[in-house]
Amino acid sequence: MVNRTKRGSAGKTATFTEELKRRTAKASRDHLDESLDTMEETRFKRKYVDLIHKLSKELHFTREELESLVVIYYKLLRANNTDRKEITKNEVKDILHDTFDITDTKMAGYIICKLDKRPGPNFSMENWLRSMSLYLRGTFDEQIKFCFEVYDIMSKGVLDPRMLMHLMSGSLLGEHDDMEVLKDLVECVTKKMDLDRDGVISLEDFRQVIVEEPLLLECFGQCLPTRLASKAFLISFTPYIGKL
Ligand SMILES: [Ca+2]
Repeated sequence: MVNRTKRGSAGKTATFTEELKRRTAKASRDHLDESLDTMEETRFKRKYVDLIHKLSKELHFTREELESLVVIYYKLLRANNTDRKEITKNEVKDILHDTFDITDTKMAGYIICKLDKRPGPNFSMENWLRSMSLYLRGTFDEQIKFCFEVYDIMSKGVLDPRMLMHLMSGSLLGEHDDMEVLKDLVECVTKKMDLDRDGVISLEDFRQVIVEEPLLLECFGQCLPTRLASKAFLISFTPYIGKL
């Protein structure tokens, strides 16, 4: 386990953790008294006691793991600005890229909009914890629902061929998409996934197809971290290595 953290995605997580340490060390130097950080960290955790209690019953984390994720959020918050109350969507987008191997910036934008649906640039603590639960320990059904939600860019409740054209352009065929090829591809996918033949792909259509063929889960673009990346991030804070 330890050796794995030196390679690939795990290495990126190590880099991320080191960067966090570097930034928090700088923040504590700025405060002169390093113990102040620990006190602030404890105060910060206390602030979220009720939220942690509520989410420990709902999400796939123990209270201890949620506390660790609260501290990671705190360190991100402190890394850039001591006064602000929330981290930003752009910072989470960087984490998607650097830590979770989601390198398609177009998809990362759609993902962020669904992980924190509030307008504005901020990303809340609650959404951070919910996102990590989905990304690190999400069930297959949660993953199916999330991918569908991300692909449903306009929140219409269904995926139509026009939307699929938009999703698949650029990511599958490169920058110079051949529109005819793309159109054929979308027709082919719609034919396969539109089980009740109403011209659009509903969540139920999507779910039935994915249960049959799990490899199609992210067929319209990557929405979830690679398995290796999510395990590597989990290892960085959970005491329950055996439950990975
Ligand atoms: Ca349908």
